[in-house]
Amino acid sequence: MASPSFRFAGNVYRAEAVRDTASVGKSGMTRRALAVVLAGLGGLSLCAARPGSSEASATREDAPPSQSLAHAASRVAAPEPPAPPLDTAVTAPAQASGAQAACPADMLLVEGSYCTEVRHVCKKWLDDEKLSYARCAVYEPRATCVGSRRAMRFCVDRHEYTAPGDELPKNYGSFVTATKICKNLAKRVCTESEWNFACEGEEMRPYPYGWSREPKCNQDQAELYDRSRKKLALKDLRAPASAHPECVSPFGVHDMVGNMDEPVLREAARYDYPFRNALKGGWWMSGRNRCRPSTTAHDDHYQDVQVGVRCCADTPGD
Ligand SMILES: [Ca+2]
Repeated sequence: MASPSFRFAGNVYRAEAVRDTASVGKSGMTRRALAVVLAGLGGLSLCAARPGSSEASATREDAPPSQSLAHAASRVAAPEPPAPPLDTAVTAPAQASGAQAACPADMLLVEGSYCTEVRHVCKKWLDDEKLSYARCAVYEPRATCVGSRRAMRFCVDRHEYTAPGDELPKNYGSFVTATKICKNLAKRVCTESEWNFACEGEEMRPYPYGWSREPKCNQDQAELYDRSRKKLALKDLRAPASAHPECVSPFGVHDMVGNMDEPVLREAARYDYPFRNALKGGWWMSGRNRCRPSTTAHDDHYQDVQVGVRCCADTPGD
């Protein structure tokens, strides 16, 4: 797979590259940085083959290429921390009988037929449609399953994770911290397929709330940066779980797009430490904010102000 192309040089994305570079220095390395180093060593590439739709194959949503790869590459030689164990079969405790009650009170049952690869037709683009992170204003109100279907049944958190006593969802999460938090709650991180299905439903909606981009979620924020500080830094524009009641999926799951970016496990990359994760849904910037796209450029330790946590769990008996 070729590396994504980023010809757009608008203010937002150019500035985002600064954040991306900073994040490499403090919390991990990007797939791009590692690929550069490996290419120099032997022409290798870490750009993992990713099954899925063309949407899912467009890997970068919110993190354009770093413009300081030399700095990033210098960190690659450092020893990697050991791969944290993955919990892949954690069963949620049932509360009562009945379909929805198969999941704890803070989770929702997601059950139905999932399509592995979906095709959407955009009728009106907001950006150059050739860009991998282009936003679509209006889709044809139907989707085509061009992959295979499989039955799914699992529990997913109704909201992004908010720590007890806090008003805002957790930030500075990562795939690694999400794994730990979910495990401590007797849950686990969602797989990308689970996350997709919980977001789009059996209709295979591009947006959790429908077929047209609407201002229902915490997204498309214009003033992203705190310019009062010497070092350019993202503002913390998190919203509480109750702030966008219409930002809801067909299964009733809130804020799947926008607000916090959400780490999930890419099933096909399960053993590809430290690149097992994808970030889903985008956050409060002008990203794609759809169900299928993923950001896969960051390693499992990447954490920043816009990364949160959401957990899944198996239903009892599954
Ligand atoms: Ca979210």
